[in-house]
Amino acid sequence: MIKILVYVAIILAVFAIGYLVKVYELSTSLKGKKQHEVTENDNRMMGKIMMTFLVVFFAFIIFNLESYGPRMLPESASEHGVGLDWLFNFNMAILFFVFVITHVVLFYFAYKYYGRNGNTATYFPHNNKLEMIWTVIPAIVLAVIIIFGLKAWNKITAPASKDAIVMQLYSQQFQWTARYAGKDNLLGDSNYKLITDTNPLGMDDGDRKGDDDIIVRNEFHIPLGKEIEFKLNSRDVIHSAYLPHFRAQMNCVPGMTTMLHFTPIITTQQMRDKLNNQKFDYILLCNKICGVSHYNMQMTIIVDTEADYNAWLKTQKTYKSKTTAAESKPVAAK
Ligand SMILES: [Cu+2]
Repeated sequence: MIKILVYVAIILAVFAIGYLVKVYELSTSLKGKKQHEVTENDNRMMGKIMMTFLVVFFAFIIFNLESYGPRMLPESASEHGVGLDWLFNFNMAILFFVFVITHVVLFYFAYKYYGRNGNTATYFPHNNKLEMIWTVIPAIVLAVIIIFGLKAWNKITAPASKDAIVMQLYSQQFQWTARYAGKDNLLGDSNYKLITDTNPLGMDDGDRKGDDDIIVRNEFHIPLGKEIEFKLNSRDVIHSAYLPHFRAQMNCVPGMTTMLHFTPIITTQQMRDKLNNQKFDYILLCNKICGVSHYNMQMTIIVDTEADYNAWLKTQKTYKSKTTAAESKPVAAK
Protein backbone atom coordinates (compact mmCIF):
# COMPACT_ATOMS: atom_id res chain seq x y z
CA MET A 1 0.00 0.00 0.00
CA ILE A 2 2.77 2.40 1.00
CA LYS A 3 4.61 1.54 -2.21
CA ILE A 4 1.57 2.50 -4.31
CA LEU A 5 1.25 5.78 -2.42
CA VAL A 6 4.94 6.53 -3.05
CA TYR A 7 4.49 5.87 -6.78
CA VAL A 8 1.39 8.10 -6.88
CA ALA A 9 3.30 10.84 -5.04
CA ILE A 10 6.19 10.62 -7.54
CA ILE A 11 3.83 10.82 -10.52
CA LEU A 12 2.00 13.80 -9.00
CA ALA A 13 5.34 15.51 -8.28
CA VAL A 14 6.35 15.11 -11.93
CA PHE A 15 3.05 16.68 -13.03
CA ALA A 16 3.51 19.50 -10.53
CA ILE A 17 7.00 20.28 -11.85
CA GLY A 18 5.63 20.27 -15.42
CA TYR A 19 2.95 22.80 -14.46
CA LEU A 20 5.45 24.99 -12.61
CA VAL A 21 7.61 25.14 -15.72
CA LYS A 22 4.57 26.12 -17.76
CA VAL A 23 3.69 28.89 -15.27
CA TYR A 24 7.27 30.16 -15.41
CA GLU A 25 7.24 30.21 -19.21
CA LEU A 26 3.92 32.10 -19.28
CA SER A 27 5.14 34.63 -16.72
CA THR A 28 8.35 35.32 -18.70
CA SER A 29 6.39 35.80 -21.91
CA LEU A 30 4.05 38.20 -20.06
CA LYS A 31 7.09 40.18 -18.90
CA GLY A 32 8.03 40.51 -22.54
CA LYS A 33 11.27 38.49 -22.31
CA LYS A 34 12.23 36.02 -24.99
CA GLN A 35 11.36 32.58 -23.67
CA HIS A 36 14.61 30.80 -24.53
CA GLU A 37 17.01 33.66 -24.12
CA VAL A 38 20.04 32.66 -22.02
CA THR A 39 21.04 35.47 -19.70
CA GLU A 40 24.34 36.01 -17.89
CA ASN A 41 22.49 35.10 -14.69
CA ASP A 42 21.57 31.74 -16.17
CA ASN A 43 25.20 31.13 -17.12
CA ARG A 44 26.41 32.06 -13.64
CA MET A 45 23.84 29.69 -12.13
CA MET A 46 25.02 26.92 -14.48
CA GLY A 47 28.61 27.56 -13.38
CA LYS A 48 27.62 27.21 -9.74
CA ILE A 49 25.71 24.00 -10.49
CA MET A 50 28.82 22.63 -12.23
CA MET A 51 30.93 23.43 -9.16
CA THR A 52 28.35 21.86 -6.82
CA PHE A 53 28.30 18.77 -9.01
CA LEU A 54 32.09 18.52 -8.78
CA VAL A 55 31.98 18.54 -4.97
CA VAL A 56 29.03 16.12 -4.69
CA PHE A 57 30.58 13.81 -7.30
CA PHE A 58 33.90 13.51 -5.46
CA ALA A 59 32.14 13.15 -2.10
CA PHE A 60 30.18 10.25 -3.64
CA ILE A 61 33.41 8.66 -4.91
CA ILE A 62 35.09 8.93 -1.51
CA PHE A 63 31.98 7.48 0.13
CA ASN A 64 32.05 4.51 -2.27
CA LEU A 65 35.75 3.89 -1.73
CA GLU A 66 35.19 3.98 2.03
CA SER A 67 32.19 1.67 2.07
CA TYR A 68 33.18 -0.83 -0.62
CA GLY A 69 36.97 -0.74 -0.31
CA PRO A 70 37.01 -3.26 2.56
CA ARG A 71 35.09 -5.73 0.36
CA MET A 72 37.99 -6.03 -2.05
CA LEU A 73 39.91 -9.31 -2.09
CA PRO A 74 42.50 -9.71 0.67
CA GLU A 75 46.21 -9.70 -0.19
CA SER A 76 47.27 -12.26 -2.75
CA ALA A 77 47.84 -15.78 -1.46
CA SER A 78 49.95 -16.78 -4.46
CA GLU A 79 53.44 -15.78 -5.50
CA HIS A 80 52.61 -14.35 -8.93
CA GLY A 81 49.50 -12.64 -7.48
CA VAL A 82 51.66 -10.18 -5.55
CA GLY A 83 53.06 -8.88 -8.84
CA LEU A 84 49.60 -8.81 -10.40
CA ASP A 85 48.23 -6.79 -7.49
CA TRP A 86 51.11 -4.36 -7.84
CA LEU A 87 50.32 -3.99 -11.55
CA PHE A 88 46.64 -3.47 -10.78
CA ASN A 89 47.42 -0.77 -8.21
CA PHE A 90 49.92 0.87 -10.57
CA ASN A 91 47.23 1.07 -13.28
CA MET A 92 44.66 2.36 -10.81
CA ALA A 93 47.05 5.05 -9.54
CA ILE A 94 47.61 6.37 -13.07
CA LEU A 95 43.89 6.23 -13.89
CA PHE A 96 42.92 7.94 -10.64
CA PHE A 97 45.48 10.70 -11.15
CA VAL A 98 44.23 11.48 -14.67
CA PHE A 99 40.60 11.11 -13.62
CA VAL A 100 40.92 13.63 -10.75
CA ILE A 101 42.85 16.21 -12.79
CA THR A 102 40.56 16.11 -15.85
CA HIS A 103 37.37 16.28 -13.80
CA VAL A 104 38.50 19.04 -11.50
CA VAL A 105 39.66 21.13 -14.48
CA LEU A 106 36.52 20.40 -16.51
CA PHE A 107 34.00 21.45 -13.85
CA TYR A 108 36.08 24.21 -12.28
CA PHE A 109 36.62 25.91 -15.63
CA ALA A 110 32.90 25.68 -16.41
CA TYR A 111 32.34 27.52 -13.11
CA LYS A 112 35.13 30.07 -13.47
CA TYR A 113 34.65 30.97 -17.13
CA TYR A 114 30.85 30.99 -17.43
CA GLY A 115 29.54 32.94 -20.42
CA ARG A 116 29.61 36.70 -19.78
CA ASN A 117 27.85 39.21 -22.01
CA GLY A 118 30.25 40.76 -24.46
CA ASN A 119 32.94 38.14 -23.98
CA THR A 120 33.94 36.12 -27.00
CA ALA A 121 35.82 32.85 -27.06
CA THR A 122 39.47 32.90 -28.13
CA TYR A 123 39.99 31.37 -31.55
CA PHE A 124 42.63 28.71 -30.94
CA PRO A 125 42.59 26.23 -33.78
CA HIS A 126 46.02 24.61 -33.64
CA ASN A 127 49.11 24.25 -31.48
CA ASN A 128 51.83 21.77 -32.39
CA LYS A 129 53.53 21.85 -29.01
CA LEU A 130 50.31 21.09 -27.14
CA GLU A 131 49.42 18.24 -29.50
CA MET A 132 52.89 16.83 -29.11
CA ILE A 133 52.55 16.84 -25.31
CA TRP A 134 49.16 15.14 -25.19
CA THR A 135 50.25 12.51 -27.69
CA VAL A 136 53.72 11.67 -26.41
CA ILE A 137 52.95 11.52 -22.67
CA PRO A 138 50.00 9.09 -22.95
CA ALA A 139 52.01 7.03 -25.48
CA ILE A 140 54.89 6.64 -23.01
CA VAL A 141 52.56 5.83 -20.10
CA LEU A 142 50.65 3.24 -22.17
CA ALA A 143 53.90 1.67 -23.37
CA VAL A 144 55.09 1.30 -19.76
CA ILE A 145 51.78 -0.29 -18.73
CA ILE A 146 51.90 -2.69 -21.69
CA ILE A 147 55.53 -3.69 -21.02
CA PHE A 148 54.79 -4.41 -17.34
CA GLY A 149 51.61 -6.27 -18.35
CA LEU A 150 53.39 -8.43 -20.93
CA LYS A 151 56.13 -9.28 -18.44
CA ALA A 152 53.54 -10.43 -15.88
CA TRP A 153 51.58 -12.31 -18.55
CA ASN A 154 54.65 -14.16 -19.82
CA LYS A 155 55.54 -15.19 -16.28
CA ILE A 156 52.04 -16.49 -15.53
CA THR A 157 51.59 -18.37 -18.80
CA ALA A 158 55.10 -19.88 -18.89
CA PRO A 159 55.21 -23.67 -18.40
CA ALA A 160 55.19 -24.85 -14.78
CA SER A 161 58.49 -26.03 -13.32
CA LYS A 162 59.30 -29.76 -13.57
CA ASP A 163 58.89 -30.43 -9.84
CA ALA A 164 55.44 -28.82 -9.62
CA ILE A 165 52.75 -30.99 -8.01
CA VAL A 166 50.38 -32.09 -10.77
CA MET A 167 46.63 -32.06 -10.16
CA GLN A 168 43.54 -32.27 -12.27
CA LEU A 169 40.47 -30.12 -11.72
CA TYR A 170 37.53 -31.76 -13.40
CA SER A 171 34.42 -29.68 -13.95
CA GLN A 172 30.91 -30.77 -14.70
CA GLN A 173 27.42 -29.36 -14.19
CA PHE A 174 27.57 -28.48 -11.28
CA GLN A 175 30.52 -29.64 -9.28
CA TRP A 176 34.28 -29.89 -9.17
CA THR A 177 36.37 -33.00 -8.67
CA ALA A 178 40.07 -32.77 -7.88
CA ARG A 179 42.55 -35.52 -8.70
CA TYR A 180 46.11 -35.71 -7.40
CA ALA A 181 48.69 -37.37 -9.64
CA GLY A 182 50.01 -39.31 -6.65
CA LYS A 183 53.53 -40.54 -5.96
CA ASP A 184 54.61 -40.76 -9.63
CA ASN A 185 53.26 -37.20 -10.19
CA LEU A 186 51.65 -38.47 -13.39
CA LEU A 187 47.90 -38.43 -13.95
CA GLY A 188 46.48 -41.72 -15.17
CA ASP A 189 44.77 -41.74 -18.56
CA SER A 190 41.08 -41.05 -18.68
CA ASN A 191 38.43 -41.14 -21.35
CA TYR A 192 34.96 -39.70 -21.31
CA LYS A 193 33.65 -42.96 -22.85
CA LEU A 194 34.58 -44.78 -19.62
CA ILE A 195 32.49 -42.48 -17.42
CA THR A 196 30.02 -44.36 -15.23
CA ASP A 197 28.31 -43.60 -11.91
CA THR A 198 31.19 -45.22 -10.05
CA ASN A 199 33.88 -43.82 -12.37
CA PRO A 200 32.88 -40.17 -12.75
CA LEU A 201 36.22 -39.09 -14.23
CA GLY A 202 36.34 -41.91 -16.80
CA MET A 203 39.59 -43.31 -15.35
CA ASP A 204 41.25 -45.92 -17.53
CA ASP A 205 41.84 -48.97 -15.28
CA GLY A 206 44.38 -50.32 -17.76
CA ASP A 207 46.74 -47.40 -17.15
CA ARG A 208 49.00 -48.09 -14.15
CA LYS A 209 49.86 -44.36 -13.85
CA GLY A 210 46.38 -43.89 -12.43
CA ASP A 211 46.74 -46.43 -9.61
CA ASP A 212 48.23 -43.95 -7.18
CA ASP A 213 45.94 -41.08 -8.18
CA ILE A 214 43.79 -39.63 -5.42
CA ILE A 215 40.33 -38.31 -6.17
CA VAL A 216 38.61 -35.88 -3.82
CA ARG A 217 35.42 -33.85 -3.74
CA ASN A 218 34.18 -30.91 -1.66
CA GLU A 219 37.65 -29.76 -0.65
CA PHE A 220 41.27 -30.24 -1.62
CA HIS A 221 44.52 -29.46 0.15
CA ILE A 222 47.69 -27.92 -1.28
CA PRO A 223 51.02 -27.33 0.43
CA LEU A 224 52.52 -23.95 1.21
CA GLY A 225 55.39 -22.77 -0.97
CA LYS A 226 55.10 -25.58 -3.54
CA GLU A 227 54.15 -24.90 -7.11
CA ILE A 228 50.92 -26.63 -8.13
CA GLU A 229 50.12 -27.30 -11.75
CA PHE A 230 46.43 -27.72 -12.45
CA LYS A 231 45.24 -29.51 -15.57
CA LEU A 232 41.69 -28.47 -16.26
CA ASN A 233 39.03 -30.53 -18.00
CA SER A 234 35.30 -30.35 -18.48
CA ARG A 235 32.77 -33.12 -18.92
CA ASP A 236 29.96 -31.12 -20.48
CA VAL A 237 30.02 -27.37 -21.17
CA ILE A 238 32.63 -24.64 -20.79
CA HIS A 239 33.31 -23.89 -17.13
CA SER A 240 35.96 -21.63 -15.70
CA ALA A 241 38.20 -22.44 -12.76
CA TYR A 242 38.40 -19.22 -10.76
CA LEU A 243 40.63 -19.03 -7.68
CA PRO A 244 40.26 -15.37 -6.70
CA HIS A 245 42.55 -15.43 -3.65
CA PHE A 246 45.35 -16.83 -5.79
CA ARG A 247 44.63 -14.41 -8.65
CA ALA A 248 44.17 -17.28 -11.08
CA GLN A 249 41.53 -18.21 -13.61
CA MET A 250 41.34 -20.46 -16.66
CA ASN A 251 38.54 -21.89 -18.78
CA CYS A 252 37.73 -25.60 -18.62
CA VAL A 253 36.88 -26.64 -22.17
CA PRO A 254 35.32 -29.99 -23.15
CA GLY A 255 37.64 -32.07 -25.34
CA MET A 256 40.88 -30.36 -24.37
CA THR A 257 43.18 -29.81 -21.40
CA THR A 258 43.93 -26.29 -20.27
CA MET A 259 46.41 -25.44 -17.54
CA LEU A 260 47.26 -22.99 -14.83
CA HIS A 261 49.86 -23.02 -12.10
CA PHE A 262 50.68 -21.04 -9.00
CA THR A 263 52.57 -21.24 -5.72
CA PRO A 264 50.56 -20.60 -2.53
CA ILE A 265 52.37 -18.35 -0.05
CA ILE A 266 49.83 -17.99 2.79
CA THR A 267 48.23 -20.96 4.58
CA THR A 268 44.53 -21.01 5.31
CA GLN A 269 45.23 -20.55 9.02
CA GLN A 270 47.59 -17.60 8.40
CA MET A 271 44.96 -15.93 6.21
CA ARG A 272 42.28 -16.53 8.85
CA ASP A 273 44.49 -14.80 11.42
CA LYS A 274 45.30 -11.94 9.06
CA LEU A 275 41.62 -11.35 8.30
CA ASN A 276 40.59 -11.95 11.90
CA ASN A 277 38.00 -14.39 10.60
CA GLN A 278 38.33 -18.02 11.67
CA LYS A 279 35.61 -19.06 9.22
CA PHE A 280 37.54 -17.88 6.16
CA ASP A 281 38.33 -20.44 3.45
CA TYR A 282 39.99 -20.21 0.07
CA ILE A 283 37.60 -21.14 -2.66
CA LEU A 284 37.50 -22.49 -6.19
CA LEU A 285 34.55 -21.12 -8.14
CA CYS A 286 33.09 -21.61 -11.57
CA ASN A 287 33.24 -18.29 -13.40
CA LYS A 288 31.30 -19.19 -16.55
CA ILE A 289 27.54 -19.16 -16.37
CA CYS A 290 27.15 -22.87 -17.10
CA GLY A 291 23.54 -23.55 -16.09
CA VAL A 292 20.97 -23.24 -13.32
CA SER A 293 23.19 -24.27 -10.42
CA HIS A 294 26.28 -22.44 -11.66
CA TYR A 295 26.15 -20.12 -8.65
CA ASN A 296 26.76 -23.03 -6.31
CA MET A 297 29.58 -24.72 -8.24
CA GLN A 298 32.43 -24.36 -5.79
CA MET A 299 35.05 -26.26 -3.85
CA THR A 300 36.98 -25.36 -0.72
CA ILE A 301 40.77 -25.12 -0.92
CA ILE A 302 42.91 -25.63 2.16
CA VAL A 303 46.51 -24.40 2.05
CA ASP A 304 48.48 -26.42 4.62
CA THR A 305 52.04 -26.40 5.79
CA GLU A 306 53.95 -29.14 4.02
CA ALA A 307 53.82 -31.46 7.08
CA ASP A 308 50.05 -31.02 7.47
CA TYR A 309 49.56 -31.53 3.76
CA ASN A 310 51.53 -34.79 3.77
CA ALA A 311 49.63 -35.99 6.82
CA TRP A 312 46.32 -35.22 5.12
CA LEU A 313 47.41 -36.89 1.89
CA LYS A 314 48.21 -40.10 3.81
CA THR A 315 44.62 -40.31 5.02
CA GLN A 316 43.32 -40.28 1.43
CA LYS A 317 42.72 -43.51 -0.48
CA THR A 318 44.36 -44.03 -3.85
CA TYR A 319 42.24 -44.88 -6.88
CA LYS A 320 43.65 -48.43 -6.94
CA SER A 321 42.86 -49.14 -3.29
CA LYS A 322 39.34 -47.79 -3.76
CA THR A 323 38.59 -49.90 -6.83
CA THR A 324 40.06 -53.12 -5.44
CA ALA A 325 38.11 -52.59 -2.23
CA ALA A 326 34.94 -52.20 -4.27
CA GLU A 327 35.61 -55.33 -6.38
CA SER A 328 36.51 -57.77 -3.61
CA LYS A 329 34.56 -56.50 -0.65
CA PRO A 330 36.03 -58.07 2.50
CA VAL A 331 39.64 -57.86 1.32
CA ALA A 332 41.40 -54.88 2.83
CA ALA A 333 42.73 -52.24 0.48
CA LYS A 334 46.33 -52.60 -0.61
CU1 LIG B 1 30.39 -24.17 -14.25
